[in-house]
Amino acid sequence: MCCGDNQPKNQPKTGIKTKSNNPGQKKDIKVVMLGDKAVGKSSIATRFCFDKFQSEYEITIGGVYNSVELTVKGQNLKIHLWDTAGEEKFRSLLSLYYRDANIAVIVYDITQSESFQSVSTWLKELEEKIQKDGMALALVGNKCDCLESERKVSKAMAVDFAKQNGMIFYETSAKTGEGVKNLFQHLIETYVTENM
Ligand SMILES: Nc1nc2c(ncn2[C@@H]2O[C@H](COP(=O)(O)OP(=O)(O)OP(=O)(O)O)[C@@H](O)[C@H]2O)c(=O)[nH]1
Ligand SMILES: [Mg+2]
Repeated sequence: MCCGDNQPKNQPKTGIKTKSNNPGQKKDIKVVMLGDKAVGKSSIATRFCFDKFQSEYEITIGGVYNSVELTVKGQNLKIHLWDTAGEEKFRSLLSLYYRDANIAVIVYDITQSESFQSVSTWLKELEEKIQKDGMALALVGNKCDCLESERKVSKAMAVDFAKQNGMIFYETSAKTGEGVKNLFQHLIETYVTENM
């Protein structure tokens, strides 16, 4: 896996194609990260693209773009990763980022029960605004490095929710890296198997 152009572009790309007649050509997959503010969306994206973590919170405004190139199941892929803002006041812009997405990752913080309660709202938002059939969905409980005494969302409850809603489920820690690579590998493999 290698990281590609780290050029934040503030306009989302649209019309990404996932099929090509040229077998050697890179295929594009658009992934969007959604979830409440401060759950760790940017941190997961930064861990995946750059294998780094920063403990200071820097709020995301609008959306931030990065890309990663990788080969999965013999397919050369370019992953277009859109990290979006969780802050309420940016909500009206979000459909610009997720409307053509092939994969949506909904993140909550295992130490904040409200962020888990919001997952249904995020799913509803996707259902209302786009045709999500064919889109691979993941539910991600982040900050699993935190102490068990700080946990507010049980893994069993989240696994159950993910099953009921046809989502791939992972707990991750952007801080330690736990689960992050496996999450993207699993999601992308699933998408490639079902759609390419
Ligand atoms: N302990 C721990 N802290 C984390 C983890 N991931 C993120 N954080 C911290 O949580 C805070 C918020 O992380 P962000 O990645 O900025 O959250 P976000 O979801 O992108 O927030 P918005 O951009 O406002 O939507 C930061 O202080 C991070 O350092 C994690 O896995 N473990
Ligand atoms: Mg962010």
